[in-house]
Amino acid sequence: MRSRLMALAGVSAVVLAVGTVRAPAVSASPGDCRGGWFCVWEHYNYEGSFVTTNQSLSYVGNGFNDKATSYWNRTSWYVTLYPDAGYRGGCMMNSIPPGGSSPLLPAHLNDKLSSYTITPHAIC
Ligand SMILES: [Ca+2]
Repeated sequence: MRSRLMALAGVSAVVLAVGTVRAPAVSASPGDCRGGWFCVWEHYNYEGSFVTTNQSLSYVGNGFNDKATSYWNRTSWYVTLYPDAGYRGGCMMNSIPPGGSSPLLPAHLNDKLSSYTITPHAIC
């Protein structure tokens, strides 16, 4: 019984690690974006508060909604940005390939992001 509980605890820890969301920090820089994670910043040139996850995020949170201005995809998957929560509102742009980054989203996409998916293949 004890070993089974320990095993269950181990599974929970793994799930929590995969689902970890760090957001938003008061300030950040590209150096704060961990390898294997997707990072998006409030301001131009990877500055200001940021949100980072290693899996899809159905809502960036009230404090970060419609604020994203720069991004860096350090995952090995594709990241697709959406203007509405729950991956709605249509693709904002082509899916971001692994390693893709931008210090400044185009004006019509700036301060619009509400959710994003991280998937093995490009969605858009
Ligand atoms: Ca912004």
